[in-house]
Amino acid sequence: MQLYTYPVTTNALKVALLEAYIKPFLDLGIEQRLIQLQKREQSQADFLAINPKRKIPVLVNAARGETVTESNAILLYLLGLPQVQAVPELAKLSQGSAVMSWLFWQASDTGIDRAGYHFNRVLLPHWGVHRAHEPDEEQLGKFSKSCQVLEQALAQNTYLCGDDVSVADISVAALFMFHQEAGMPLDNYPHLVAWLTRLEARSWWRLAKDEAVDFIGDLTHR
Ligand SMILES: N[C@@H](CCC(=O)N[C@@H](CS)C(=O)NCC(=O)O)C(=O)O
Repeated sequence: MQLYTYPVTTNALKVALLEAYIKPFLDLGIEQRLIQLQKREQSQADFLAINPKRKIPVLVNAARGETVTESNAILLYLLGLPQVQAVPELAKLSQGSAVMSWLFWQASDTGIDRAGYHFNRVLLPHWGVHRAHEPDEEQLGKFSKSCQVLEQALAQNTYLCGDDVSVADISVAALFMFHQEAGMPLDNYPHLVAWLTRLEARSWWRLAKDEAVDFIGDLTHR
């Protein structure tokens, strides 16, 4: 399988986190194909032939003649593979009705990403673009509403869907992976921060983050 990606964007980080989670159990043989967003490679004809939506991530499983776009669909596709379903520790990541609800919430909720912390304070500086960034009042209001939804859920549960990590945590928490570096204002959300701290302690989270940080480091030299 080939994963077309740019490893430090929030949607790409979701897939990187799941790959890191799966890695100790299975080698899925995913080859990374870098799409250089800062060079607009997502708009070139060869990539458009794979994804006319001009977006990464995209997963191509040539053996099955399948191309999957949309990050949350890629997460579910990987978890649905027979070899993944055969491992109980992996199969349980997508079990339960609440998982779907959170994945759809994540895909339709724009509050966290659109506030622009990750894009402006993590990604752009590594493209050599340094600009002061403060979300406007509307963006900040939406960011707060999204965080409140998570805070309320995480006051009741250790993870979004209960006592165990699920793919919903992977999808939603990817947006916060660089919350400290980006200075996201999370002081009013102690349960949300405690959840992130729990995730940050997991080996698969650290692996995915280290890879993203390495990539950012590399990028500064290009
Ligand atoms: N709904 C899509 C969004 C994908 C998306 O916005 N990808 C961004 C990077 S995170 C991208 O490729 N941007 C390039 C562009 O818009 O030109 C998903 O969940 O995968």
